[in-house]
Amino acid sequence: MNEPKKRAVQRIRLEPAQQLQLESIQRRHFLRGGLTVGAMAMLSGCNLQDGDQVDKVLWAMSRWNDRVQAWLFSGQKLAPTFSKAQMTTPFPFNAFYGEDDIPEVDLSSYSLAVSGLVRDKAPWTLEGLRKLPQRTDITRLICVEGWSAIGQWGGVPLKTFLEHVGADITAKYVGFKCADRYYSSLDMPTALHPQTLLALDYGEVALPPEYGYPLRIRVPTKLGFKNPKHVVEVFVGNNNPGGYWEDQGYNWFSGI
Ligand SMILES: Nc1nc2c(c(=O)[nH]1)N[C@H]1C(S)=C(S)[C@@H](COP(=O)(O)O)O[C@H]1N2
Ligand SMILES: [Mo]
Repeated sequence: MNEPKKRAVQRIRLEPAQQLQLESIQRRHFLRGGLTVGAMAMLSGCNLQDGDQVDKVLWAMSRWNDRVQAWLFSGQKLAPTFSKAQMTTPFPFNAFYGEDDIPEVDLSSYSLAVSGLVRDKAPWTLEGLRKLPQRTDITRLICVEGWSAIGQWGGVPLKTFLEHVGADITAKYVGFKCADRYYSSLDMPTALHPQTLLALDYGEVALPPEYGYPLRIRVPTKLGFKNPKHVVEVFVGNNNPGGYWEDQGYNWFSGI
């Protein structure tokens, strides 16, 4: 009798979005060997039949990976810096919309709001920010879409700013809201990294609209999408605020 052998691992059909997410999780170096759906079922103790459950497991794994990476990241390792001659000109523009839709921020009414676990929640003007100590670095911005470019950003180290507003630096996250629908967030060690800037300048001049006028976060230890432009609010807290791309399946940590 040819009894069909009972297969140890059942084939599971994933939704296309789940398949993509699984592939992106596998691509991360902690799972470089690849992880079969069967192995995942064993690790997670669920049969992965039900879409909601699959999503939960994938997200839990992604969050776990973030925690391991955050633990490995010293918080002080410097990103490489470059010379003026190595700068990319013109510097590329990128956003989830085209150049025609760059938000127009009115400087006369602009202020940077501060909220969450901070002592002083008064909003900041650009002049106020310019009076704080400044720093300039020529670094590489790397976009997940497959390009990178070297540019010069100047502004206030985010650490200096957080100290000035009396932020609780034992909190886990710093989040950012933008004048477009964009948002993002950083772990506290990255927020306190010496090269993480509230950037006011690109090259020798005030940030032009396409690069995030009047203020962007420049984080050379993170991928491009964790460098929000047109920032209107900074907040400190213990709940992960996610981000525009992060919440669509891009790895939240995305850094070195
Ligand atoms: N407000 C806002 N910030 C944003 C984005 C966006 O769409 N809106 N795109 C991000 C992405 S994906 C990249 S690669 C960089 C691009 O920065 P650049 O235009 O200065 O090259 O901005 C990031 N910050
Ligand atoms: Mo990007």
